[in-house]
Amino acid sequence: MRYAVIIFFSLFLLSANAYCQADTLHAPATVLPGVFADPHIAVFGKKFYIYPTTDGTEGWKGTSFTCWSSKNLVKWKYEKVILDLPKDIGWAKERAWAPAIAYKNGKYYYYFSADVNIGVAVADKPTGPFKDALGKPLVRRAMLKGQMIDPMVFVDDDGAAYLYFGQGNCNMVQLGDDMISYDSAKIISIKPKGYNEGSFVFKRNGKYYLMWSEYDTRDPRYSVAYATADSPLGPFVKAEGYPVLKGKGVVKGAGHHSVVKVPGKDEWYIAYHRFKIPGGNGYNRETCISPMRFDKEGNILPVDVFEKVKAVKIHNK
Ligand code: FUB
Repeated sequence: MRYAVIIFFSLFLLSANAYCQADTLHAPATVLPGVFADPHIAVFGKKFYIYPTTDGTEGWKGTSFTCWSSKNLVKWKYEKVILDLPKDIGWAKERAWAPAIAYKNGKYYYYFSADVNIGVAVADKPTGPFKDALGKPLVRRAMLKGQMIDPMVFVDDDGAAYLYFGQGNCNMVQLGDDMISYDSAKIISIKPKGYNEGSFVFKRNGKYYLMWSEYDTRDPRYSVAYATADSPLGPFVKAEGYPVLKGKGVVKGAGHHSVVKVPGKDEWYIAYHRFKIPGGNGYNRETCISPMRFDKEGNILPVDVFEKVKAVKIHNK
C-alpha cells in the first residue's frame, strides 16, 4: 500500500510538471523582441505601429521611447528611438512610460508619461522625428489625485479629440482643436470599480468603450476591464462579470493594452504586455497581440492569451 501511494504521488507530480511545461510551450511568441510594455498600437496608411515603454529596469527608469512597424501584425520592424527624454525634453529625464499616438490635421501627436507628468510631442510622420510641442508638461505631476501618467487620446468621427489619463482615477477632458490644450476646469475624474491605470478608448457601432487595467502592474492578477457609454465623456457603465484580458497558466500580469481595428473590416486586435516568459516580473514585461472579438450585443468577449495572432492584410488605399 505504501508503495502504491508513493507511485501515485510520483505519477501525479510528473504529470503536473508535464502540464506546466506544455503550458509554457504553448504561450504564443511575443511580437516585439526583448522587454517592452504598455504597447500602444495604431494603424496609419498601410502599416500598423506599436509605441511601447522600454522595460528592464527596476522602478521603470527608461529614458527613451521607440517605434515599431508592421504590415501584417506578425512581423515587426524596429524603426528607431522617436523621443529621448534627456536630449529632446527639457523638463523630464526619466520614467519614460506608456505613450499614446493620435492623428489629426495632418500631424501625429505623441502623448507620453515622463517623470510622472504627461507631455505631448508632434511630428509629420508616425515614426517622427517628434518635437516637444509645449516645452512643458501638458498635465503637470500632482495636478490631480493619483499619478499623472498613461495618456490616451481618442479622436471621434467629428474630429473632436479627448484626452484620458491617470493612475488611481481616470481623468478625461476634451482637447482643443490644436491637440495640445484643454480647459482644466472641464476635467471629469471617475473611478470605475477596479480601475487602476492604462485607459484606452475606442468606438464601435456608435458605442464608446473605455477600457483600463486593474491591480498593480507587478501583480500577476493585473488584468483589463471595460465600461461603455453613448458619449466619449460618459457616463460609463462597467461591464461586470469577467475581465476581458487576464493571465492564465504561465501567462501572468497581462494588461496595459490598446486595441486596433483592421481598416475596412470589423476585425479587432488587442496589444498588451505580460510578465516575460520565463522569469519576468512587473519590470520585465513583453509585448503580445491576440485577437479580440465581440458578441452580437457588442460585449467584448474574453481574450484568449494563448491564441496566436495570424498575419492580416491592410487593404485600404
Ligand atoms: O510602464 C510603467 C507603468 O507600469 C505604466 O505607466 C503603468 O500603466 C504600468 O504598466
